[in-house]
Amino acid sequence: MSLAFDDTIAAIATPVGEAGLAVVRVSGPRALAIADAVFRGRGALASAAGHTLHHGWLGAPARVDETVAAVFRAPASYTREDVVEFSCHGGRLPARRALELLLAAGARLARPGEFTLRAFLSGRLDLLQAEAVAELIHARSDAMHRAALSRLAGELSRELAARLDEVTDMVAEVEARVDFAEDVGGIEVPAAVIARMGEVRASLAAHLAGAAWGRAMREGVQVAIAGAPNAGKSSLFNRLVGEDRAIVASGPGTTRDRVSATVEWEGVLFTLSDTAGLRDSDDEIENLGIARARAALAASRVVLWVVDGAAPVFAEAPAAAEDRRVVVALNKCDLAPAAAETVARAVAGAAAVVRVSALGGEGVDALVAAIVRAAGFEPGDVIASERQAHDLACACEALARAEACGRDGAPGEIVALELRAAMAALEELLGVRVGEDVLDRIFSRFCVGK
Ligand SMILES: Nc1nc2c(ncn2[C@@H]2O[C@H](COP(=O)(O)OP(=O)(O)OP(=O)(O)O)[C@@H](O)[C@H]2O)c(=O)[nH]1
Ligand SMILES: [Mg+2]
Repeated sequence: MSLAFDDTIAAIATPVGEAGLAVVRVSGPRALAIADAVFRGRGALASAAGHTLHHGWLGAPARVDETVAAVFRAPASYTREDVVEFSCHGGRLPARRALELLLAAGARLARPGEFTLRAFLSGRLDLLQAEAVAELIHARSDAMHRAALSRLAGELSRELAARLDEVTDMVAEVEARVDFAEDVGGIEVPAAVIARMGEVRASLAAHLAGAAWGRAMREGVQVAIAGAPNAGKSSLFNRLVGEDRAIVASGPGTTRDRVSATVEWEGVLFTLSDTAGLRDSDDEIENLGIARARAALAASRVVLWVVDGAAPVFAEAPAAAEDRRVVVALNKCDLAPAAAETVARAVAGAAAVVRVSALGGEGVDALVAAIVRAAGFEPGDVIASERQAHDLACACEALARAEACGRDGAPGEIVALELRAAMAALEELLGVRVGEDVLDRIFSRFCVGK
């Protein structure tokens, strides 16, 4: 990807297909001249003020569409360059023809994300905000939407920039001591500076804790529905997704294939998987299903362990682990109450035990609430991309090394080196200093026209 932007780019910014409107964008030093070459209105766009709208026609002599042109003048535009946005009629052809005209008039077809890349390179957005643009476009749940907006507004950026300033100050302080060792009295790093490293590291680490959540939110929190055969797993799955997706039958061993569906609860996506009942079986196909069930269990953040409360089978629930919680559904509560022993067995290690009836629907709301709680989402969490998590982790590790070296009385040069590594990681995170390959990876995820 070339980082020079002396050329003028154009692209269709809206999805292909029939719609009310389609928007074609042009940005760059020749945006107004190129737009004028294809636009016939009451006056030239090149003489129009910024933030003005102009009715006219695209194409001459053959018209391709009636349009409204929005003029944005540098630097008051998305890219900080001159920008013209043509609102065309929706549909496959008007916008495509308009784009062809613009390309013929000298614009270059924009690459994915190139408008936002220009916004980043011109300093209008930092890298976290640029990534938030893509996240906003791809957001599939309320929680992702809110998190992307908060990052676009620059809340995380401001905080991380403040941390970067602190690290930069520490580098200056430590290096000054090294440079003027005699004047300042030794090259050991003062305890106060080492303590500050710990504070900065802790605040960065707090964001890192939200990174696992970010992953879960982007991909949907995996919930495996598992338990003994005939416990009512498929019935409960159907009840939770509100649709008859999985086959229910009175005999054990009904489900073999893993059946998945995604639901949104409290603004978070959950991917539920109904799985084969766990038991020793001689049936080859059932055993393949059981293997899939075990794989689903291992890969899930939450396990919904279904127990037939009326006819308990003493299958051991999977152990809860730090990154995996078990919610027990004591099903068939419309029948005889569960034996105390079943409850006791089911409870060990579980985040919650909820009595439900997949058949009648009793307790299902409480079960959903328990699953959401077990997933452990805290609305205040800042959700990071994999790239952000990586850079944050690098910064934390470098700070931890700097701290350790400082405590061990290592020479100031060594401590400064580690602090500089932390600085570099934070600079990459914010895009203050970032390689072309990183930018390439980030912006190739964008749509053309964004
Ligand atoms: N009374 C009552 N019956 C239920 C309830 N939930 C499920 N059943 C019945 O229990 C039987 C087994 O239900 P399934 O949902 O197929 O159970 P499963 O756990 O998916 O079974 P496998 O796929 O064979 O492991 C069916 O006859 C259901 O109608 C419930 O809450 N109350
Ligand atoms: Mg089933």
